[in-house]
Amino acid sequence: MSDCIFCKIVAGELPSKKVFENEDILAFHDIQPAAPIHVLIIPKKHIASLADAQAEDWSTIGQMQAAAAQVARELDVEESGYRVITNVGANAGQIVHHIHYHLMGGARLAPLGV
Ligand code: IU
Repeated sequence: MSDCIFCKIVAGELPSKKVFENEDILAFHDIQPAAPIHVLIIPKKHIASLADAQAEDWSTIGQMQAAAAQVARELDVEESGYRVITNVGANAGQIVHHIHYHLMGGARLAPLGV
């Protein structure tokens, strides 16, 4: 999508601090980290959110989870624990409408809630 920030990052038109990349997936440090480790894992294909995923997207979304586990291991938060979440829609706080997992760790995280 031409006006999508994350598609521009995938295309190399905007910079990012990459931590993982393969044919389908990219992971990079969040520009406004909410935890000592805060990485975004995205598909290279534009999918707006989990709610917009089609049948053919589930293997890519599975790859995002596998990438999250690998990045957590490589950034050394596997043992201390980490959180992987995706926001869907305005009430959940989704700002960028290109599906992404937030991987957060490196500190004790606040409980989820309103
Ligand atoms: P959200 O789930 O859509 O609210 O998360 C979007 C995240 O993308 C948020 O944590 C931003 O700090 C982050 N981000 C980024 O890393 N680089 C960018 O250019 C933009 C947002 I725009």
